[in-house]
Amino acid sequence: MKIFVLGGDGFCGWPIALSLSAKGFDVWIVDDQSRRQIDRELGIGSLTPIHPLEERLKAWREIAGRGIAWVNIDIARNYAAFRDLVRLEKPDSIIHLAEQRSVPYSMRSIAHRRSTIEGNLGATHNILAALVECEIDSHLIHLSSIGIYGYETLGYCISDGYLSVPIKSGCVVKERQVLQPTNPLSIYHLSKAQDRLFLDFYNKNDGIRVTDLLQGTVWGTQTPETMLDDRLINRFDYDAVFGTVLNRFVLQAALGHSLTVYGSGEQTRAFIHITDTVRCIEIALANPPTQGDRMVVLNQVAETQRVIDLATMVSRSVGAAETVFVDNPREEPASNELQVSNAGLTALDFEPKTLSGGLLQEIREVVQKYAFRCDKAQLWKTA
Ligand code: USQ
Repeated sequence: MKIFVLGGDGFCGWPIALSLSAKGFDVWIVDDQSRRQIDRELGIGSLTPIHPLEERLKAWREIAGRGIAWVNIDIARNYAAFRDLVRLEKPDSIIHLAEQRSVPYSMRSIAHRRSTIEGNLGATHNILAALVECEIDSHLIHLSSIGIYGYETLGYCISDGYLSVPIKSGCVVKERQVLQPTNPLSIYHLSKAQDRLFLDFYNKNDGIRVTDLLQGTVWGTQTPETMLDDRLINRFDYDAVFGTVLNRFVLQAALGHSLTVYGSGEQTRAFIHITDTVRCIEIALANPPTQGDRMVVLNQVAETQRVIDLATMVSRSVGAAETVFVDNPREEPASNELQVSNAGLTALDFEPKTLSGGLLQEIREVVQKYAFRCDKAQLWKTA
């Protein structure tokens, strides 16, 4: 079975590509290296040393005895090259992670807003158009964000994708299944909310088989395959633009730095460990919709936590780091409650790993090993 991993050089894409290759799939990475370019643009970098993609792939060939192909295409801006690749290789499934994924990056300037929209929406639409033009019945798995629903307290649990809504017309009440309403608070989340309209349209209009996975904030670094060799190590971002909150807190604590809690810390977010990201994508792959099915939407989250509780947890397990409440650089509600159901994935055998499960140890080890590479100025910066 041939699988394209679009964005396969990134934080989620790389471990997914390795895991699928280890399981015997014919994996093709399509990646234009734009994430590495953003590091250069912002003067930031992964705590872990990320080897050039050619070296990563060579290491994997040596270790696994099996290759992963790599094609360098900017999918959003080079439609013809991507379409021709699809036509030639006829992938059975496409995992689409070829999008700019940082909330703060998308809000830095008008230029960053525009590049996020052009890149993310351009890529998603070109993939869908290529499948139609080439008349190829691939299963498209798209990685989205649970943040498309916004962060106001809803007062109900967010189910997987659809809502049954009673609509009153005169004295008659009709039930209608609708996609959950979105309420994006950043250009990044707006792009993911718009992606969903594209996916829904192409599913209904052109019969494209689609799974949209709404993921929470990812923590952790390593997966069984990325641990096999230093050259395969995954990214560990800790700067204020790409570093996610828990990884930042663990590194801050390990280096005796105060934990930078934004605002009140009463923001509640959904979380998932990187190994669960890989597991959920594989579950989606193994459970494709059949032709004619409506778009499948699944919440890819393990648990919800308040930011302040994460800070307390990290202080306890890594060391008694002080917590500082800094002015929140984000446009987000100061406090919210969030309930998210992961019933769709757990029904398909997803067993979520939670923060209480000891996985913080994995991050601590990575942090201790590579702390000497840390650019400490990035720890207290907030944007
Ligand atoms: N935060 C702090 N201190 C920090 C960094 C962050 O208090 O030093 C807070 C933020 O204000 C926010 C929360 O932690 O309330 C999460 O921020 P984050 O930077 O860890 O994650 P976020 O910006 O929400 O985005 C990440 C990924 C994105 C993914 C999203 C899922 O970068 O790609 O879609 O998580 S979700 O959070 O569900 O929208």
